[in-house]
Amino acid sequence: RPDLPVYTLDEVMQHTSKEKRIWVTYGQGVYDITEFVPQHPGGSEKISMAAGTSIEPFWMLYGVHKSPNVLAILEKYRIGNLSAEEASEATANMEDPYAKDPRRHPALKPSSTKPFNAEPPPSILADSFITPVDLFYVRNHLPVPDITEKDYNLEINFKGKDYTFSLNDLKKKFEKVTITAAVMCAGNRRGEMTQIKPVKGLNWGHAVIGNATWSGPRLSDVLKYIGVKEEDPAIQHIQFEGLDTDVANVPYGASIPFEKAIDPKGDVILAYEMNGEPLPRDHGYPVRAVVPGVVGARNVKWLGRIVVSDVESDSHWQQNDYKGFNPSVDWDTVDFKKSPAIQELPVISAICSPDSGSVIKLNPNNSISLKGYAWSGGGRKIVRVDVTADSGKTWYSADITDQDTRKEPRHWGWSLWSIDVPVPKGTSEVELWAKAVDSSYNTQPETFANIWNLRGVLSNAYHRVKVKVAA
Ligand code: MTE
Ligand code: MO
Repeated sequence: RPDLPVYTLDEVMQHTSKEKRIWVTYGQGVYDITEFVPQHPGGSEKISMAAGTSIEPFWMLYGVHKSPNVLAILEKYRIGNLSAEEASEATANMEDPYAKDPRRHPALKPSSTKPFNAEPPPSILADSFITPVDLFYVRNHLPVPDITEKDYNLEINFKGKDYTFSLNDLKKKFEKVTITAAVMCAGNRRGEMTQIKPVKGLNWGHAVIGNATWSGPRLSDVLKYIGVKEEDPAIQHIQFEGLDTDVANVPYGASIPFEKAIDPKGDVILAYEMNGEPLPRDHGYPVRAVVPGVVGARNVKWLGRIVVSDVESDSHWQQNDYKGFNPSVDWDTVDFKKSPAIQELPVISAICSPDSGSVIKLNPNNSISLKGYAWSGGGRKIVRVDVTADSGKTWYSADITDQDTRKEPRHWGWSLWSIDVPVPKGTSEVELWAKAVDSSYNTQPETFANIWNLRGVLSNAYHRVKVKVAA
């Protein structure tokens, strides 16, 4: 179709919504399928997953499309061409390592699709103490590995020997323990820190956290079963390796201090269930490490191997990422060896509703209804959430509406809170602030300026939401 204009893959990528039109590519063709989406026999959600990209990987997954019939329908929506070069780049997707990634709930908002990284809308997040599995944020560094239960084994290396456990072994040989724990990415709320100065990392909002129940054996029970002794001075770290690997076959990896791993009260779980169901693929099927109170990055999914060691994991993500730095350290001066790997996270909170920029009708008593979450690492419980609508002249304490019953320092779950905050009369625009206080009386810093760091991690300053008041 040489009569049609030539588009680039970058231009195609911009067209991912009804408003911006939904474009896809197939071979050298560019198609505007906006009108077709609602008629798609497989549902509009599924076809929308191809928005802005090649539909080939999807057609490979759903073989039914490979018919002259379907091609003829598609051809009706043709609006242009890719250059020959870009078309072959797009068809390089045919061997797309992400082609076998699971389907995701359309409410998840991706910050990247390959690898898949996405967070739910914040207002949904604060509606449920236990985050539904399909709406739990996803943070993948690599394609989701395709694992079958019968081929799955967990290998544990201890003093030069390998021990192997099937999923059934993990279920049958050990007590099944269930804990409620929030998992949060070190980059949660990074987008706000970016407003101070750009950082390197996914542009996350404030929903990169979720709260779930996790079930499986205690890591400490499994380690003791193979003869690991709590007092062994040669053991310092427990390393985890995922079954997800990069092009060089290097797995995702991380480690945690031995102290946390071997202490039954550390509650580290080799989870095979999330919210009472088998782990979903995106969250680590069939087994993941859940290290409560510790940064998401150490909660290794698709757990394939554990190494009982005297040293930390040599993984990129343990050594050269997920560390904090002084705000003046930049990419020319950074020395990753100088900072410890993040483990326990600091206290954080966020206002999940209302959204920034919304127009609010005041309650009859001149207040605005707010809700959100608060959480702290290390098993510290949230003891207070403070909210102000007048830049700190008057602070109100929110009601903690949902909280786990576990006591600190084993309080792993998040807290949900809500409050009706009085708003000064006659205001047309209000900035709402929230900060939480944990059971060690740690609280959040006021601004991002002095906690800025080049990776945009530990982004826990007061959460501020600006809204307009309806006349
Ligand atoms: N484990 C493996 N094997 N591969 C990964 O990419 N990402 C980590 C961690 N475990 C990751 C992993 C990071 S950075 C986070 S924040 C959490 O998983 C995210 O867990 P979730 O996707 O279940 O929410
Ligand atoms: Mo993360």
